[in-house]
Amino acid sequence: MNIGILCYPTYGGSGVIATELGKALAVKGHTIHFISYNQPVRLDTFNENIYFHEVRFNNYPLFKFPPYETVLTSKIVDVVKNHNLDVLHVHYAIPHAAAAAMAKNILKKIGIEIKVVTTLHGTDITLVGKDKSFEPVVSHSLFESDVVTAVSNSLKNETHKYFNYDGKINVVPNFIDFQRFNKQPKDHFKKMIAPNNEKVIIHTSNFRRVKRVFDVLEVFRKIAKEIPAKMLFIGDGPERNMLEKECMSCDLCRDITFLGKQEAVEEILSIADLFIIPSETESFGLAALEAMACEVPVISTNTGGLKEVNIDGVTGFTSDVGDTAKMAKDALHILKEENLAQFKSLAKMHSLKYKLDTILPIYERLYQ
Ligand code: GMT
Repeated sequence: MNIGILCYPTYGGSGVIATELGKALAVKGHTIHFISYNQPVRLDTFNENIYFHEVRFNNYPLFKFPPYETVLTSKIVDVVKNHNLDVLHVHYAIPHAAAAAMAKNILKKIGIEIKVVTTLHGTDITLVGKDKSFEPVVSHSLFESDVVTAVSNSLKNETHKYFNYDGKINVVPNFIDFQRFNKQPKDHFKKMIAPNNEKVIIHTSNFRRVKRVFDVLEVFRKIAKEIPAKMLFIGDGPERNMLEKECMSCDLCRDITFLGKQEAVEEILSIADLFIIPSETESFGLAALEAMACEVPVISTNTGGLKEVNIDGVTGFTSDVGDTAKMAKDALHILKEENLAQFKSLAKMHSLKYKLDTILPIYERLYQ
């Protein structure tokens, strides 16, 4: 099939899922046309079945806000027309689903039919999308889509609750490429980070408010009071500076390292004993799944799709948002020598439910 994929190009989970999906579909012989304002970061390999179409526009002094949706729509029309696309797979509703709906109508008027699959990822519904100023457009775009998918049951329910959309939503969970996400022997690196065999705890995120990174620090403080431990923060975003300052002024400064944005997250996860993700809301929590694939148990909140990914008492523990006391108590339980190996192996086992090879055919069937 000729498939167009609209996505954000950045490190965010939706861009990663969209790009990995496109790459895997290309390997299976489909022709993939990525449409985005930059080359997606994970689009790092050459494949003769993959094309990238950059959305560009010339700014004009009158435009206080660049009309991205308009140029995006024109680009979609152009790509569908010139490359005979069969289906457009749109990741993240705002503004991609709206642009796809408009393009579909334009194309219909010139006798070209294009089917639209919209995948909801999370904040397009739970944070940004809930904003009243987006609601009518998001609801309309969902009705205009031929297929709507959501990455968890929780996100499906939230969509029905907050949007004026009563159509079908297929739950298609996110997936992992296990060729990449696997525990790797990284003894040298482990020795560097934890020279005295301290427990290694990791948090990766985009450091936005919703991630509650200060709760991570609070949990780590409580853990480090009881056992020798090291904390690694991976990623970057709005709250990183403030958190770094707070870490510098606390007595644990030497035990906390900020690694910034990292490409080979799986290598760092391979030396970890525990992953903390205390988000306010999380439609899925791809970062937690990536950790589990590398045999790292998870301490998470029980919001959104997190409890579908992190099974309470099995792959880790879940807590109410902000309950750092329980999170620390659970973390210490996992980190006990007599418990750790079992949590690690159960985390890995559960993550295997989310194999790329299992999820890919589901999307292919939906395209058909
Ligand atoms: O909001 C973000 O954190 C970014 C967003 C994205 O577009 O990548 O993440 C959402 O989609 C991911 C991929 O499906 C999910 O794993 C994340 O849980 C979800 N983020 C939130 O719901 C906060």
